[in-house]
Amino acid sequence: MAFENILVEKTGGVAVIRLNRPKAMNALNGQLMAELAQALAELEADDAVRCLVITGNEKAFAAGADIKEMKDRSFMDVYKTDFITSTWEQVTKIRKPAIAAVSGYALGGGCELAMMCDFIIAADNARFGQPEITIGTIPGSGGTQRLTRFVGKSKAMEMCLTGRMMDAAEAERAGLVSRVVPVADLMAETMKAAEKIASLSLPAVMMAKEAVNRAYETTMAEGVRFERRLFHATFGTEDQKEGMSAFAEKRPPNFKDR
Ligand code: DAK
Repeated sequence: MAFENILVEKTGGVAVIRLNRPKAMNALNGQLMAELAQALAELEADDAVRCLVITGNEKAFAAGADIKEMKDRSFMDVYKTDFITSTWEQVTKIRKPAIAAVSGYALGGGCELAMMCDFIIAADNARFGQPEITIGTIPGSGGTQRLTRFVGKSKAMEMCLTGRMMDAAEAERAGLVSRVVPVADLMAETMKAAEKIASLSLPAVMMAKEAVNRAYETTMAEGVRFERRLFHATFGTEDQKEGMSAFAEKRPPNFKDR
């Protein structure tokens, strides 16, 4: 599939997906989301890729679902076709790590897409929001659920009920983003994190991701039991033997993803 709305670039073990509808503030239309889902599936299957980055441009990560595309759809249109659900959920299904590098607006579906990634690194000009209420609807891709888990009820309610945007500093204070960097350094800092992850044992990275994600799906006791099983499982890998031997022998590890 030739992509028209995204750019995909692979550097070492890192694949960068850039949302690329700059004239429309990277509004997420059906074609873009289908391309994103296709790219994610291909990169997930590509053994050379060990970490993904999703980003936009300096002005916008994405200003939400494409309002002009969806404005005239009826209930029956969106219900019967399960409007964009299948493609949106692809981001949450990938097992490799995915970082959102957010500069500028991350609104509506854009904020939801960033939250579906494993963590968010924000530029100091980033602005997050769920403004759907201001156009007569509500978040449709997990915004009311994920935002509430990240920032708590009060801030999530205020943002979903008024459409107020959060700037990068507030997003960091509230725990929505892992850290804030100067806009000029966003990609370099994100690539550093992605390259670090790509240098590690992929099965261990995938297990860590699975275990953290389980925290959102279950009780503490079940989550800790799940973590313990995966922790024990790492002792069945060659990479755990290599990582710990390398530490004891004061040399860098040579992970083989086995
Ligand atoms: N859709 C379509 N076009 C958009 C857009 C959007 N979300 N956001 C911006 N654009 C377009 C503008 O219409 C304008 O196009 P032209 O007039 O040049 O043709 C161009 O991008 C530049 O935008 P502005 O001229 O407005 O630029 P400003 O700097 O003045 O303002 C802004 C930037 C981001 C503050 C503003 O554009 C804005 O408020 N945009 C709308 C933000 C918004 O309301 N977003 C939420 C959309 S609703 C679902 C999953 C997800 C969703 C729904 C269902 N399922 C899985 C079922 C999500 C829904 C949403 O995201």
